Amino acid sequence: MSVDKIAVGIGGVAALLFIAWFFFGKRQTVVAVESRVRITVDGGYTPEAITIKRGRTVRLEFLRKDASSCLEEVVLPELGVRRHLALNETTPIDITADRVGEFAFSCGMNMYHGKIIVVE
Ligand SMILES: [Cu+2]
Repeated sequence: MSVDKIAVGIGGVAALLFIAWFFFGKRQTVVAVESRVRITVDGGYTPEAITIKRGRTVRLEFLRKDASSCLEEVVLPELGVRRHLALNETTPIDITADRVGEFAFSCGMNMYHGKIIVVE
């Protein structure tokens, strides 16, 4: 086998790995929450998706580690929440969802996103 063919072979494998990573690697992690969850705010939200039970009050503890003003506020429009997050502190927000569905949350400028999936 010539050097070119080996190079093409390696390139092909690298391309396949890239495609696999691109389509499957970015799948978001969904965390099932019973009563409370810490959400780390640092270049986005971790975890960025949680599931909660309908009618159950859940405490979201936003720990803001990101100094950028972009992430200083968190907004949950459908739940009527807009809160300032103090840097390097945990801000608890209690939420109760009375219907099944998806509730988005974001930074104050709607640039970083997360979601709360309400299940029965
Ligand atoms: Cu922002």
